[in-house]
Amino acid sequence: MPLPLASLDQVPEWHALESHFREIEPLHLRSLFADDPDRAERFSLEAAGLRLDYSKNRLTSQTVEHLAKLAERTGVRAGIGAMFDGSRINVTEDRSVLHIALRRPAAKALTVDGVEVMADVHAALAKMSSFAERIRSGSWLGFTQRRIRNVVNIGIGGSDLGPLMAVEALKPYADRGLTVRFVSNVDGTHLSESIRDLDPQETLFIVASKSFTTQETLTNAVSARDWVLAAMSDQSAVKHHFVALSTSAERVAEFGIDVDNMFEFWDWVGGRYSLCSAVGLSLMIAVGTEHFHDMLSGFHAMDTHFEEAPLEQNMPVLLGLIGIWYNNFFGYDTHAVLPYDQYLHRFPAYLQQLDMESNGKSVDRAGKRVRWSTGPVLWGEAGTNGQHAFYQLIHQGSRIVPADLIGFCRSHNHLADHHDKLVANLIAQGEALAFGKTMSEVEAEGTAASIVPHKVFDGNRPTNTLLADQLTPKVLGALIALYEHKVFVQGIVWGICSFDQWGVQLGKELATRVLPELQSATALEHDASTSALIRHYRSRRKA
Ligand code: G6Q
Repeated sequence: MPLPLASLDQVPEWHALESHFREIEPLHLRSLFADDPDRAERFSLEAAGLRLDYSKNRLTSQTVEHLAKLAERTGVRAGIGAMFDGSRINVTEDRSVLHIALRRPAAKALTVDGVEVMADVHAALAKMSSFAERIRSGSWLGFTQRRIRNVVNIGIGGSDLGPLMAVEALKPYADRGLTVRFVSNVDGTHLSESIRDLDPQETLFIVASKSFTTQETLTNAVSARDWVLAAMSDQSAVKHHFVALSTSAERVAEFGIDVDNMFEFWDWVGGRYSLCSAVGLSLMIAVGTEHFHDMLSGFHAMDTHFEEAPLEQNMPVLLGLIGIWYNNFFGYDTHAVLPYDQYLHRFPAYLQQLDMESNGKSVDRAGKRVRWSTGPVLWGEAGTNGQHAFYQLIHQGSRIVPADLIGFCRSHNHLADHHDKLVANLIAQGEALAFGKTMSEVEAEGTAASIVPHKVFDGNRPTNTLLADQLTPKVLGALIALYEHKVFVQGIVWGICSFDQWGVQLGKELATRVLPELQSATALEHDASTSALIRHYRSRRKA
């Protein structure tokens, strides 16, 4: 079933929001809170172990109603149904989008194009699990009969950012006797620095590539294979030290990896949505099968909430719509994600791909140029570090940056009162951004008149606060699914295809053309700037 496609800025719900915006825009969060003592409660909800407080946003109940009507009109409800029933909603690649199947219990059947997929999903998970446990127990041996102590995932983009982020996030659950690293950049520095202190005889490489054609990944994999063979001088070492995650058995075999050691996934799993598939193998090795399955159950809990909750009480839908409210009506075009947890230090980078690769589009699903702004620039950093860096701009800059503050009530590391201090900062930031500090408050502190304007905080700067009890595998799963579905909702409303990434192709094609031109003195037919850069590199490279 094709997704409905509305001409967003023509529908009455859009016009209703435009006039509603004119009423809300002048209001300050100070008055919204003063006039409504139940505001915090009214605009908070819980799902899948997460508590969202969205009361510090520039909205009223009417805003939520208007936004929900826009969601209804633009087909969000139908879109959710279409994703969950396996419709080919990735229209430009003619594929289903079924990452929700990867974390679905085996008993909940799901048929796509007449094929029951849950049996395949769980068979693949079982194969991953048996392999992961062999590595963890030491029963999988390297070519020289040594135990594997290091696991290096070679992949990029969707085959890197998810497991890398999650291995960092779930460190407290990891086997600390195993070193797990990630190599993505084609810059030889990345591989060299990642393996320089490792013993090849104790190292397993996971070559993660859905297509098994990605330049960066194959270049790194070939160099890693050379490193292994230089130490073991026997081709058959490869099958002891390399496994693959891919959809292409043929290319995996061509590389020399035993296809028995290939972990399969399917074309209905998009790269940036693939953490729960075989792409999560490095994570499963790090934290073990049970914790991996706990994470899947957290994903599934949020999936179920997303599928079943009414739009106005649906956490991913609300986050998506609030984002649209700021992006399309207030004109705030960046969004910060600020996790107050050191273990989530790669979460903003992960979300950057999820959000910007999905919704950084300017034509709709039918190929028509959109007249409205789409995906925001997403960025962020773990708290409290950001506070001593860019928060100045968030508090007093001329542009407004809506932000998500993410925190946990319990730490994994009980160190004096560190955690209370961390959470105090999270809570205080939301308060400061919303309510600011008025001129009279600054004056009342006895501040010199010339300094007063510098110390005024306008406030009225919106945040969502997400709290959970602790960063467990289950909570991590729910958190990731929350953002996946938020991005989906926004894509549906904007009418774009969130599941392709054609925008990364052109640069790749041109790099393929430029590469031989750097390596030999062929004639150049580029623009003057590009040709000059190539010539400069050629001359300096030789030097
Ligand atoms: C993600 C993108 C992209 C992809 C990488 C790696 O959604 O498709 O980031 O994951 O380009 O692709 P391979 O896994 O095919 O090497």
